[in-house]
Amino acid sequence: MIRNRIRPFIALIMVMTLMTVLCGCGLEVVTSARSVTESGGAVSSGPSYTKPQQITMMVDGTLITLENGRDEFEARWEALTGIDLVIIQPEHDVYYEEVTKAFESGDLPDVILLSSTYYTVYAAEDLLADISPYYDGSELEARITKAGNESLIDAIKIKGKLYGITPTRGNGCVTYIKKKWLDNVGLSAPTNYQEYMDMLKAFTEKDPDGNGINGDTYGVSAAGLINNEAPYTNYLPEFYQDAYPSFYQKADGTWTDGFMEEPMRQALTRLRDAYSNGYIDPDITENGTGACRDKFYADEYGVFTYWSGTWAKTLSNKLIEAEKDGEVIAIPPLAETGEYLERVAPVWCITSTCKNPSGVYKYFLETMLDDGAVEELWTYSPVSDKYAKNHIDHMLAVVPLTNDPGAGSVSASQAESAKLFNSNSHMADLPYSTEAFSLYSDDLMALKKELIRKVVVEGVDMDAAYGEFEAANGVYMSQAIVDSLNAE
Ligand SMILES: [Ca+2]
Repeated sequence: MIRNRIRPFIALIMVMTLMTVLCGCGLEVVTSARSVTESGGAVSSGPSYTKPQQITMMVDGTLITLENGRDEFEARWEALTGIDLVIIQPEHDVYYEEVTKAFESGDLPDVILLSSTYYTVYAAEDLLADISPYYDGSELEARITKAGNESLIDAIKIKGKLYGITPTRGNGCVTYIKKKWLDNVGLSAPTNYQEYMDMLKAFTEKDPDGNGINGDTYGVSAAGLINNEAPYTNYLPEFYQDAYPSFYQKADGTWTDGFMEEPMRQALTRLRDAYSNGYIDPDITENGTGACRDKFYADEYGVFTYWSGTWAKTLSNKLIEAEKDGEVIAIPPLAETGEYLERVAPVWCITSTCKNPSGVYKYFLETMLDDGAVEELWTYSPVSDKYAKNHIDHMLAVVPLTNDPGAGSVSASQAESAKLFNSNSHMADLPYSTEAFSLYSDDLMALKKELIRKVVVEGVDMDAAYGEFEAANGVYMSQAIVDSLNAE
């Protein structure tokens, strides 16, 4: 079985390599399963792969930006593949507004990077190409299986069909604490919620930063009281604990909206109490991730739940650059939190308007994880000699580079935080998109965020806030989505 799969591939690659050499760029190169068959393979029919002359892609700020060497990336990608690449890269913070506009206008790129929510919605609306026929039995599938990561691709199949590829695992956030701050207030790292509160209180009322002034710092900050995308609670897991503010599958397989359940009210109570005590950044609802990182480096606060792995070193280095103590420790989840959540990674998708989906699959998606020169280009900045990160985080790659030139750059703290996360986390559910889901999910999330802000920041009474939520059709929309998910 494996032999039958691999042999046609070797033949296919030889044909493709030969044709590329003979034709150069600018000419259409056609290979197909039939030509493989004629040259001795065992496959009689299958997708054909025409090399595109040009590929248009839309990507967020996780690809190296124009200021940081994107032109060099583009030139090298084009040289390696012989295809003209057109890059559309909106500002990172408005990326999904631009994505929404593109899908509304119908003027779509060939390939696009989508977070899990957008991925499920657009797949359900038939706006993405089903790549299952190209992926099944492909060389890429073989590489991913060899790396033991096929479950990560299975996790993004929707009713058995695949609408994209995630080049990395989703990863998630762990809680980092400034070691010096703990020392200065005479505490050790918290293991349960009470100890966590004691720490936040000390960080807020004492002098953890050692500048001689009590009470000019606070405990914790985050990019909002709730994250914009699944798994939503990942920046404040100590407060949310067993509460999940969106749709999830219960043990019996039925879907429910955790926002309407009792644990959510308890989480809101914890957040409100901590906020009113001044333990939480007063401007938390205004923060982007950049703002919270800057405040962390400026020693405004001491506890930051952020991405595991690579970021452990970056946070530490930035603190040192800002002339602060650079030691940050990643803690296991509190007893009440149980586990950190792994998110579903953003997915590279081919749009339904792409004229040549099989060719784009072969030459764009498959080369991104070629365990070779193209993957290395997606992994490291082409203009840095220090293996600065590009789009793919080498510690999270679904096809790890066999000869990873940046392997030696992993620090002990990075390896430790990655290990800590991987052994203390589970994957968040990826809800199917239904008609009700795509109709209501944005409005419903906006109402949920408003309720959270009112209860936590303004101190509005919980029942009154839920009453307003109901009056604005929040309960109706939530139930309509739950019903539609359970009807699938
Ligand atoms: Ca102080």
